[in-house]
Amino acid sequence: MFAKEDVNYSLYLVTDSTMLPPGTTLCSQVEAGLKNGVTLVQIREKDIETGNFIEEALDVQKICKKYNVPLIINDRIDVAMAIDADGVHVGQQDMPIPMVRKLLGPSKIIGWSVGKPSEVETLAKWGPNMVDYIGVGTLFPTLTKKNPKKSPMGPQGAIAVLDALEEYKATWCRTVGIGGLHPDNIQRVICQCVATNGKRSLDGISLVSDIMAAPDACAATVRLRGLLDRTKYRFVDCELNESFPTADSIKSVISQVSDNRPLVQHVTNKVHQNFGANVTLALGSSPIMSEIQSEVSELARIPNSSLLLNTGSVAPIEMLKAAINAYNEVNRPITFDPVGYSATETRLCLNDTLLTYGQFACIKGNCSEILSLAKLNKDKMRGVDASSGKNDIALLARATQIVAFKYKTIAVCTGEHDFIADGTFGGEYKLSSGTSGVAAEDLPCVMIENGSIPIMGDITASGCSLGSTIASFIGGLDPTGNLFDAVVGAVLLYKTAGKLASTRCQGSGSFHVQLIDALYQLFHENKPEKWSASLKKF
Ligand code: 3NM
Ligand code: MG
Repeated sequence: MFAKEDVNYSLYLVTDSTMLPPGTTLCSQVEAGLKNGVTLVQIREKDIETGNFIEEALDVQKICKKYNVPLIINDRIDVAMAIDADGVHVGQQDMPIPMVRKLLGPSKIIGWSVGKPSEVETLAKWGPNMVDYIGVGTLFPTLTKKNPKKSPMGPQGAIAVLDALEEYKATWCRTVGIGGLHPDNIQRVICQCVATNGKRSLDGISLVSDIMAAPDACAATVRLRGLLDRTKYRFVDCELNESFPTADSIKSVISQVSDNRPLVQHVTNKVHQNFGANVTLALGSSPIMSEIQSEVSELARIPNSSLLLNTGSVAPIEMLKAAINAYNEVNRPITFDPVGYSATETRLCLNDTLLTYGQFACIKGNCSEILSLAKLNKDKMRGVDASSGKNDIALLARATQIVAFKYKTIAVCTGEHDFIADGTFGGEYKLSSGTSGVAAEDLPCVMIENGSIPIMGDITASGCSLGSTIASFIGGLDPTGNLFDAVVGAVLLYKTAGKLASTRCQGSGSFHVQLIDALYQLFHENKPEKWSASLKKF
């Protein structure tokens, strides 16, 4: 018998006897898992006679006892009772939780599949004696669930569930993420899925195919266990430690970019392509405007490669997904510019989908894009006095910090003032304890002031080309260079160049040309101590 509070949810294996590779059995796969770090087992059989289910459950129970790991039965409360299993797991359409609890008694573990905050409200109302843990999903597309009733929620959906657990004070309820979890996304999921108050993260991950369908289930489990225990997610080949940028640190970023000549792959809108390529060249970097799916892996592997993904007009979704995967796989940085995020339902859906595919080094948007990404929508904004610039500044800084926190990225919000917040936490992640109480509003955040440059709005692609500048700076970093310094340096340079160009131009046509000249000049001079744009710790 297990004390419920001692159950380790970190690596939760759910069985499926329909996907066993040749030469393995259900029991051999489960034992391979248990031997190598599985901490909880659920038998899930959707299509089996009761007698066979009991027989199988008894076999698995023997192995679980040997490794001192609890056994949970999916859906079949009768089977769980018959074999005296340690608990059951039920879905939203299965037997109501209060009835399950009545049948099983207080000491058994009860798990519930949860996909949205309203379900959390329900379990919170029931109190601590009903649901012990929830399976939060479906996180990513999966072929394992034969009749999926839910569409994938992505890490942001899981964050909404964790936020609801905090909001309704369901402190007793443990959580595991489920659905399409594999080695390529597990660190990102644990790292990103933290309640916005920083007080809790997922207690574990639950999966089926990555172990059950593995030809070598031992090796598969060892790999998973390693990712769970590593606690450091190095998703870019540079330093993520917090630092406050200085003229010297930015000077150093520029020399690195200048020495390393990063290759900046642009997947961007048509209006931006030519100007973005020229901006990139002005910064001593090489642009490539490729949207060819079959070459993304090769491009990502070129030293100092960097990807700018701008969704103003879009390449085929499979190409975008392949590009994100390719750069993430080799720890090369991706800058994401969600153009017109939430302006239409289509753009909202497209950008949200892309955001679920990978880990971004930087997410850059204008005020309305960042406010929408932070879910500080218009209803919430109505309470803010628009005429008071001070209040706006506080709101924008807050939105930037929320985006940085939720996506564990460096978030940039552009406008008359620019805000940059670092939510990378040095790439560190932990199960259960979130970010140890460090919340979104505690993140390092800087504001860049340079007065407004209205003529910026009179040329095309000026915002998009800040994306090119950021992508170039972070791509050009040495492995010892600092990501936050690079992003802040890029914004400072761009704003200074904009101001300088606006004083030299005669209209929007020559502004275009002057902006490239100014970027070229400031980059090659490399004297950040003289730049007009200034930095304030927020
Ligand atoms: N429940 P795999 S997703 C059993 O969303 C199950 O509640 C889900 O399988 C839910 O790890 C899922 O192979 C299948 O993707 C997970
Ligand atoms: Mg069920």
